[in-house]
Amino acid sequence: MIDSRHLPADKAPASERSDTTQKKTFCCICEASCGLTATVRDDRVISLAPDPDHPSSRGFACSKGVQFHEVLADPDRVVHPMQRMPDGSFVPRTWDQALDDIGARLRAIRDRHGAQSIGVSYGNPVAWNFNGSTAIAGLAEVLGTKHRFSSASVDVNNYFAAADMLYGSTMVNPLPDYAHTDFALLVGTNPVVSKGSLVTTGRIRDTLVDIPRRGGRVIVLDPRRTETARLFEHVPIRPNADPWLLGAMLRVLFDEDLVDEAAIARQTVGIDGLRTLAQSFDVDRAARESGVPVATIESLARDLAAARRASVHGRCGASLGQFSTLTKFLLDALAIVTGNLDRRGGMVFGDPMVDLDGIGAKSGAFGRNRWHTRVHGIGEVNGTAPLACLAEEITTPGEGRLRALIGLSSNIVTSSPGSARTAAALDQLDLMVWLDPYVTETSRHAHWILPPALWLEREGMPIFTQGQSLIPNAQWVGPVVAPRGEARSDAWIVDQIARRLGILPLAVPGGQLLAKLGLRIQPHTVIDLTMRIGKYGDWFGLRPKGLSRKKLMAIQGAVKLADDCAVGVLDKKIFHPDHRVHLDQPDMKTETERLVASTDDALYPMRLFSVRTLRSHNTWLHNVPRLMTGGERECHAIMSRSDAAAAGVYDRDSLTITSQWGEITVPVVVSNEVMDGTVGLTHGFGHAGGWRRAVAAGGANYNVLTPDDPRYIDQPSGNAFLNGIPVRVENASVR
Ligand SMILES: Nc1nc2c(c(=O)[nH]1)N[C@H]1C(S)=C(S)[C@@H](COP(=O)(O)OP(=O)(O)OC[C@H]3O[C@@H](n4cnc5c(=O)[nH]c(N)nc54)[C@H](O)[C@@H]3O)O[C@H]1N2
Ligand SMILES: Nc1nc2c(c(=O)[nH]1)N[C@H]1C(S)=C(S)[C@@H](COP(=O)(O)OP(=O)(O)OC[C@H]3O[C@@H](n4cnc5c(=O)[nH]c(N)nc54)[C@H](O)[C@@H]3O)O[C@H]1N2
Ligand code: SF4
Ligand SMILES: [Mo]
Repeated sequence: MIDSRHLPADKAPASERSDTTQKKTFCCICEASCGLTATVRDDRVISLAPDPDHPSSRGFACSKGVQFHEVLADPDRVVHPMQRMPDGSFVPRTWDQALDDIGARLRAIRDRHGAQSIGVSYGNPVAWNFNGSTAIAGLAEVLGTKHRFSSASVDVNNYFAAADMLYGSTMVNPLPDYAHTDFALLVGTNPVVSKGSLVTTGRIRDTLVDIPRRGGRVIVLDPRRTETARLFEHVPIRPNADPWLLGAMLRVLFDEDLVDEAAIARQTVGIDGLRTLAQSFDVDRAARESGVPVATIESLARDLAAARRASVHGRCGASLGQFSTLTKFLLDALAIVTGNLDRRGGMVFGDPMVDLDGIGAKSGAFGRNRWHTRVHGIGEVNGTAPLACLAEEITTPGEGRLRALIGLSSNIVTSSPGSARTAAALDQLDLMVWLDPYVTETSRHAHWILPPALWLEREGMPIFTQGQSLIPNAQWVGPVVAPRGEARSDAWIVDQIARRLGILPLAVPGGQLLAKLGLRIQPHTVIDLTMRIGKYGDWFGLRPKGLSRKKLMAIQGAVKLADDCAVGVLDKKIFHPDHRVHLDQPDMKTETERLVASTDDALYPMRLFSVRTLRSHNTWLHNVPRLMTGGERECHAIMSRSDAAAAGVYDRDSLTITSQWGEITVPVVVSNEVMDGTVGLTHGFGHAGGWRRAVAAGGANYNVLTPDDPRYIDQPSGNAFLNGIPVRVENASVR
């Protein structure tokens, strides 16, 4: 080993040169939100390393987080406002040219067709971009448009709808207390790869591995023997059949008197309604539908009830089926009736640095079904319409037709259902403006692409994940470096567009009036204020140890607020007036009747489900050279040996997959890691546009196969139907 003290200055490790500085920050790619230390020279990030002092991630970061400076420096990155020419090429323009043209066109559309014809779409990265997300949501709210689309409707709307029913607010999210549980039921989640979703804990793999080490059990219900399933007990389940299995488990609990009557009496109302609902699930049929034997269903129910402390958590596998609100309702019901809600080692509630969810619940900012979409009448969730309705809102004539769309960190052509129709619909817009660091398969349809500053280049606070962290902590960081080229923060760009419409993109009382007087309130001011007068706030100096934005920005690193989430907090976390869980839900009865009436389509006998890979993130990060090495990076389908033999395909053959909604051809991997009758498929591929390496990666877009027809989505929440799609498969070369 070389001692760097003996090297000439320019050979010393970068972190030790006098012209380099180190800044603490956190990763804004996935929900783990790992702490990072950036080494900066000449206002450029030259390396990123895990922060050993971060209370949650404790020195862990994955390859995506530590490579992110490559995205900042990517030669394909859009760093100027770009205007699309008639031949489809893009030319750089100045900010004034871009904003003046956009402003004039938006004003003309608003004058002619009303503000209702202007819409917005925001995607997954807004979860770490509180300024940008507040601005784009604020713009839609102030315009008063129903055309507000978000990735929540291809992800978590089912959580919101089930929480609204059970707990009285869409934003209540009981978390599996992994550090203390004896029994963890993981349904359709692969945290070893995803690093956890709707629950944030650093080092999630280690945390889960500790459960069996201390004598507990982890059971993974998944059609694929995933990276997580391999470490624990795996129960294969047919995609889109979870409500069958969960409903049957609930029935066994009631039939065998295994429920916790005392907890039910203390915490809930409506148990009789739930008991009746459970009787709708025939255990034998549940076994046939789910592929899980009756004996396994029974022992899962009995073991869950017998466990001292049990947690039940489902994610994308349990959120993107056709009955996803019912699925989430049943997941929570299982934990509740076994007495595991608000209990150490069971399901606990987050303890955020700023309780935006609580404030939103009390103020009525969150909710659902307060209005319905124009064409198909699907109920809104938290003020947003489902992405599955986007194309029809653009193409269906009539008052309120969507004519101008402003997008922010949203690659809907690849990430949303019915991709081909979405892409075609976008070309019918009078104006499309997209804020994205790349010319993607979505942004390439835009009249204007505007260059956003990326997370190391802007202020950051983990607005979404701070509320779901199992180790409550606080962090608020300034930009690590200045934005590259002409890039500007998303919030700045949205504000500039709003100025040209004469509005402030923030729905706060008095905000519009103050803006007219020249004072534009910023999102960070509102959030800082909320934090300062909240549980952990400094009360403007009255609590010297309390938090403020300024104080946290000076600290940079994260501050631990507690070792664990508190228990015994049900009164504060349930927003029904009686502070009890409401178990009797007529909508769930309707959904169960729909489920029971559903039948298989003999034309499409297989079920398709999504696969995520370690070094990818949804539809992006495919342009980073060091994340694109190795076979894992390829778009591929996975089929079992017997299904492959029946279809006449061999490993690496080209497989054509056909659904009722579309058809694609991809390479196939033959492996018994997936159960018979199912096809796994990587999602997020099939790129087009200006990100050259991503385009070169080839493959095909999963969502060509999924329905943008609102009749096929989850009815209570509008969540998309992406997992368990009925398909048929053939060897592409012999068709
Ligand atoms: N490396 C990486 N990490 C990511 C992402 C990424 O793309 N790559 N994406 C991020 C995002 S946006 C999210 S929301 C989270 C998601 O976090 P997770 O939900 O933990 O991740 P997924 O890989 O989608 O896991 C879903 C699992 O459900 C299984 N499955 C599919 N259909 C069904 C079904 O019908 N029933 C059951 N029981 N299981 C089913 C799949 O095989 C898969 O293993 O991950 C985040 N983290
Ligand atoms: N078949 C199938 N489809 C799925 C899923 C699945 O499991 N299967 N998962 C679904 C889920 S859970 C999710 S969350 C969605 C995700 O889908 P989207 O919400 O579309 O998000 P991403 O695919 O992550 O794309 C992010 C886009 O934002 C850009 N971007 C990154 N950072 C910034 C920034 O700071 N500012 C701006 N303006 N742009 C930025 C990127 O270049 C990229 O184009 O996909 C869903 N689609
Ligand atoms: S696990 Fe997620 S948050 Fe942590 S470094 Fe990787 S991408 Fe970033
Ligand atoms: Mo997601």
